[in-house]
Amino acid sequence: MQASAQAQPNIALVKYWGKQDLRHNLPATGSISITLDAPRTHTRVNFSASQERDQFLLNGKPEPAMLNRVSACLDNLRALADCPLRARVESDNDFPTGAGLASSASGFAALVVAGASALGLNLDTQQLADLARRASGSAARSLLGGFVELLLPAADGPSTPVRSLRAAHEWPLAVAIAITSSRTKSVGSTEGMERSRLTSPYYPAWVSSAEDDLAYARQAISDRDFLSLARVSEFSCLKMHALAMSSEPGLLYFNGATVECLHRIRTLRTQGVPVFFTVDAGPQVKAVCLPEALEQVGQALADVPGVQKIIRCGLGAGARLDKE
Ligand code: 2P0
Repeated sequence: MQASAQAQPNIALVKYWGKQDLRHNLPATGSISITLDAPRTHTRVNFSASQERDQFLLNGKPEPAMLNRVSACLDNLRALADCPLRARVESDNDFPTGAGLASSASGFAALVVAGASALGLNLDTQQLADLARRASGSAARSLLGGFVELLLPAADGPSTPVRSLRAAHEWPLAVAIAITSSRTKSVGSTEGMERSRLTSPYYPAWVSSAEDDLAYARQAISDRDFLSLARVSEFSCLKMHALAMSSEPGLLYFNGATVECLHRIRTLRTQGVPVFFTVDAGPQVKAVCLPEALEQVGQALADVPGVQKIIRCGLGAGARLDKE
């Protein structure tokens, strides 16, 4: 009863920040993301009668802080399979965890795919997305590749439908990720977005304006209109951070190098380079560009003081089982 799977992080262009239902982890808005082709999470799940309790190892070391969330996700899988066995979960990330690089997205996407297979469950994408979303909202999007939308639940449909807007090869954008710190973020996304919901005076406007951003981004992706996608992505990103900053106490995920990178990217765009930025709940900057601009964008960000490393990647596939 074992299986292994791999998944990559996704980066939201129209962001999710806030839940309509904390208990069921239901997002308050839809979101649109791109799934990357790297970096990668590999996860092995082994259910066995000799396992007295669930165990979770991240990069070879026990990770007690994440065990409850992993166990809760396994409980949902066990309930579907009517199986009481405990599991050993080994997950390896080839990138910094918990620093705004969507490690929970790739981690839980890989976990549900491997866990469902290990239990012999034959689940479709929507069922897997539901399980992933309950563990981590953004994880449902890493089940699919390319451009992905996580929609709001319909009264009679799956609780969080996920759909592909375009395959990666149909519009192969590139991404340069500027690592400006490898420290774990001080306030995680779950706590941060709940704080924003409860305290930011801007929260109702954030929720009510989301549908316009989603519609604009869908159209830009359908038209492969880079500048329109740049416009709505930077708007959604800065709005999310304005929301975070306007919470009480305020959440400031940027460091100095983050801000310098944003200016550098906007300067490049005014010079005609097809690139835009987005930033998640951490200080790393994701510069999304056309592939022919990747070298120039990567070099420009590497030259910003405080940038420690550049990760270059393209768009990739959704979570999948490893071939035996
Ligand atoms: C996103 N983020 O749309 C947004 C933008 C971070 C900033 O989804 O509470 O780890 O586990 O559902 O999925 C990160 O939040 O949060 C996230 P939970 P998750 O990508």
